[in-house]
Amino acid sequence: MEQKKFYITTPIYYPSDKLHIGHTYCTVATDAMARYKRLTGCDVMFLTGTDEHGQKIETKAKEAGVTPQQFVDRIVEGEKGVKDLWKLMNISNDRFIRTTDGYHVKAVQRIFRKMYDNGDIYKGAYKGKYCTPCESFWTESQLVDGKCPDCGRPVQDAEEEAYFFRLSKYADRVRHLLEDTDFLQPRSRVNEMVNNFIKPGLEDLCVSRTSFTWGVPVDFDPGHVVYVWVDALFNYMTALGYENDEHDDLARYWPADVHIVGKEIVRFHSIIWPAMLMSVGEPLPRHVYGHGWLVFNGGKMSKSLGNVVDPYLLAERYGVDTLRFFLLRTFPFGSDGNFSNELLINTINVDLANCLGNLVSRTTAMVEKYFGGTLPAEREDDKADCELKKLACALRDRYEAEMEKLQFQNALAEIFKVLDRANKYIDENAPWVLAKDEGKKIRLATVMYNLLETVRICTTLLLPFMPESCEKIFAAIGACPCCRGWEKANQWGALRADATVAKGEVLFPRIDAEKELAELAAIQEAQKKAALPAVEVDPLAEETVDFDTFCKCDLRAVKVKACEAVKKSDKLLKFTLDDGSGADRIILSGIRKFYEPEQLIGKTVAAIVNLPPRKMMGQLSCGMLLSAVHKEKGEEKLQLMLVDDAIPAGAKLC
Ligand code: ME8
Repeated sequence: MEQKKFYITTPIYYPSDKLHIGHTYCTVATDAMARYKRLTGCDVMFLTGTDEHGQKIETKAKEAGVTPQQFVDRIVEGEKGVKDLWKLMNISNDRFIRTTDGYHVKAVQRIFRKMYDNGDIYKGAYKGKYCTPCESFWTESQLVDGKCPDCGRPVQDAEEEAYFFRLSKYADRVRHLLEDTDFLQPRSRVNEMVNNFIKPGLEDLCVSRTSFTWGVPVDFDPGHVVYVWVDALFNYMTALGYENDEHDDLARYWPADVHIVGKEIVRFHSIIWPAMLMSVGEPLPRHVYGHGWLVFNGGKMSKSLGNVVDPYLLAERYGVDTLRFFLLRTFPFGSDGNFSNELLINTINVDLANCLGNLVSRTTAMVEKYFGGTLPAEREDDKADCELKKLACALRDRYEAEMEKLQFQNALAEIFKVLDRANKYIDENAPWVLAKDEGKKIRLATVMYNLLETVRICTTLLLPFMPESCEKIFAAIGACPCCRGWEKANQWGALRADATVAKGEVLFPRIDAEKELAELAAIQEAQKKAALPAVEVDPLAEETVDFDTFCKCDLRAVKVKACEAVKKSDKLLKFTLDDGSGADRIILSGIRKFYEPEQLIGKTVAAIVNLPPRKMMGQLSCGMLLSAVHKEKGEEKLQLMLVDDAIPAGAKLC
């Protein structure tokens, strides 16, 4: 029989910053799935990589004073970079693609030309909004409160000559794919896509840019680079050899069985990606699975909020397998999960130390104590133990059903039900009482064997989650390689009757939660401080000002009626303000560098209104707007002091 193929992918990550626990979650989940499929006997191709083009990388490289290539090289290949992290986390990917790899770049050029030649890409002019951090184009109607619907950050106007992909042409076929097949999972994501994107009408997609250069050049139109998502999505095929000679596995593995992606990029994978594949006439992936986010105190992790959780710290402190296990045991894969240190420590103590670790160490310790480490081969006819055996033998099917749905949390819950039952079995059978009675030696050996067998079955099914720890457990219970496989995981009696145990190190030490949580919080606080940009503020004034003098300053809330740049000045903005008096007040302020004039219209700001009028660039300025100023990495930062819009113009500030 031909071996079943299984092709699985993670998203390819943006190397714009170090990866955090959220990225680790996605990759560990994909790795567990890949390992599970290998365990069941599939021929697996597991792909991950990095998505290295786009304006965000170009800007970051400029800020860092290096070329974009140097910038991405450092984050992908450098110390504690992407590849290092996957090595540390024991990720078993078969291939790693970088979108700056020469073969991929050339393939993307060919693909772009193919869609141009077949009429699905055409030249037009793009007018719209662009979110630089997300590298996403949006139409006005897609914005939420005028901001990027994905990340909530401000978007910029964008207008340029550009190529478009005829996404609209594929709207009906994509809708059918989403609504009438199981292409997109979990099912809840289908409504999101259809209601938010398909029903309002799919517009053609802008697929080239001219305002920056860090991308795959359109080879027949210099000056244009291919939109980063077109470049990125095709990685799933170029990594197998599509439109290139670097690899030769396309026929073997394409179409992919599942693309694992985070919920915010489901749109790209379930609408744009199938439409482009339809355009080039290639088979569609079988499934896209949109998992939830790991959030921190309910909010998305982000470097600027200083709440990113560092996987290196957790892996070094608790072990790689523990971290892998925690991520998949604690959070339901299809929904968001709220990360907390408390949950982590609790999972370690309850599941790993008290349940699994305890079961293995108690069992092996008793086999050593009562039998010198090797069980006698005789067994009792043990009908009394039927329940435990039945439970253990039925586990594989229940586990398989959950794994096939990518419900890692449920699959692990099934295993832990059996482990819990085994711990209870020890207490019910009280081996320490049996050991006192020479006539019960065979009963005692039977109880011990049943425990070892239960551990063997559970450990086999835990392999995709904790590969190294499972090897240690197999060694501890004396399970030779021939009794560890998938086909033995629903069979009782695979372990040798005269098994020899080897009680090793404590696998999962119990943690003093209170002490550990305090230490961990202190380390994370220090990391947060270190990650924030170095901020400089002016030293506090030494000279005092007497109260009466201070009170002479008339501080008011004023509303910006109009704001324009002062001609021939690169510094000044001219504000026309409502100060509550009924007459317009004009104030000139040297903040041109920090604001676009139209950004400020309608805002309520703070002003000193009784300074003597002053002429600047031939115009009279009556007062001064208050701002907060500081420096970040030596660069001057300024923000006007905004007052709540509910405060009326002219209100005194004191
Ligand atoms: O989106 N919890 O790259 P990326 C869970 N380059 N998952 C998270 C997460 C969190 N807190 N934060 C990020 C990209 N992720 C593109 C992909 S594929 C052709 C191109 C997940 O580095 C996120 O949801 O911004 C996404 O699936 C993945 O990390 C990569 O994010």
